[in-house]
Amino acid sequence: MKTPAFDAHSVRDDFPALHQKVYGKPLVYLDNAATTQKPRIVIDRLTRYYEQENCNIHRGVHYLSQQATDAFEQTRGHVARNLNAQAAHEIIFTKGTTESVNLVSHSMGKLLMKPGSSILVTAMEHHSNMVPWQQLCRNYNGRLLVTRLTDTGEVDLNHFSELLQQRPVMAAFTHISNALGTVNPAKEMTRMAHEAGIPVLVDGAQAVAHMQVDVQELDCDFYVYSGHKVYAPMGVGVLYGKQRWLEQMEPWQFGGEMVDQVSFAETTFNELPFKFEAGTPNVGAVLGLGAALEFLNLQDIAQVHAYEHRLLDYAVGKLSEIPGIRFVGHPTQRSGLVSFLLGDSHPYDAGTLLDKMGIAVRTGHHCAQPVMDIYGIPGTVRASFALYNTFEEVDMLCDAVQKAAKMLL
Ligand code: C6P
Repeated sequence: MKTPAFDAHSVRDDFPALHQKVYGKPLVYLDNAATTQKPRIVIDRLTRYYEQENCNIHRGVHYLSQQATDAFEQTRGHVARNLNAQAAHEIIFTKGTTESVNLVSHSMGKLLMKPGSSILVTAMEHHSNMVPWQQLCRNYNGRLLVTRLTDTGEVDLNHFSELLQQRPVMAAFTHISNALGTVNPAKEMTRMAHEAGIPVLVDGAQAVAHMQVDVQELDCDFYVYSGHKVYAPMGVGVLYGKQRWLEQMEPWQFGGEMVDQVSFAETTFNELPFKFEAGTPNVGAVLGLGAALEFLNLQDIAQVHAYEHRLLDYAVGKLSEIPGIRFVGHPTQRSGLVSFLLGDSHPYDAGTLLDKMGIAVRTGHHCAQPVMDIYGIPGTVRASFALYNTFEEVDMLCDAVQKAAKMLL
């Protein structure tokens, strides 16, 4: 039987926040790389948890505590299956991508860094996947090695290969750039790093909503993402780590839940994954992430991704017809977003005009200041898409950009 085509219009009905007006105009929400709106199933899951199931987990024999613990651990299994991790205990719940990277940089740093050691990143990293590594290098009088970008805004793989020869102790790079939309060849880069004996962290913050990630296929050692960028609540993130690393790494925060035996003389630590989850987690948000994965499971995900590609191609094609527009980044493999400027005007000016027309885009450096420095610009206007955006919305974006261009140029 032929699968019916993915219908963004009907999916929109599940997202209450999309059906509002701003300044009397229908909201066109194109800031999905910052955070996605939430489907009813996720909102309802949070409500149900707080109305009926609210309880701390792993701590009580009573009914509610067991219910909440079961639901929490089921979600861990769900996240593991979604990423094709080998085991559920390879999934650590964190606050978000930022906390996941900090955890890995702290604990892998303790394991691998020696005075003078270096870490390899790329020039397109979000601050969250750069500053933690930079600070780690500083602490060890080491060096942050930064892979150059090509003119099109892609990672220069020859330079990446050259820098690997300098034997960094880790490589960390983004799967998709939040500033340029570039999809990096994460599998190939991981293979290159592994050939040089170097473990890899992939920042999947912008990827998980737009592609089916398989950590075993990528073979990366760590993969991190934030729930709120995949239709889940804020306050929950994921760290996938290969068991052999997680076992060797020291905990990074200490407190309840992550311990086994505690006395004033000595403390022993809990097993995986709990040794990395100190204190009470954001149970509601984790259950919300489970609901978001359920929501995605209800879609034909291949169709969703194909639809998102068509939508993005349409947006890039139509925007390129607007006189005075300058794209920032021309990657061959692009996903989720497009960054641009209107002539030499400041991105905030265009962003403010678009806002008044009901179009929500992000303007600024997108927490990727080094990328902006490379291009010698203060920031960009960024339109980023989700499965509920429509071709009509792209038309509205383009009309609004055209009007803004007429006013600014
Ligand atoms: N980028 C954006 O508008 P947190 O804040 O921890 O959920 O995610 C951090 C992060 C890490 N890596 C990448 C590639 C990201 O895009 C982000 C978040 C948002 O582009 C907020 S700056």
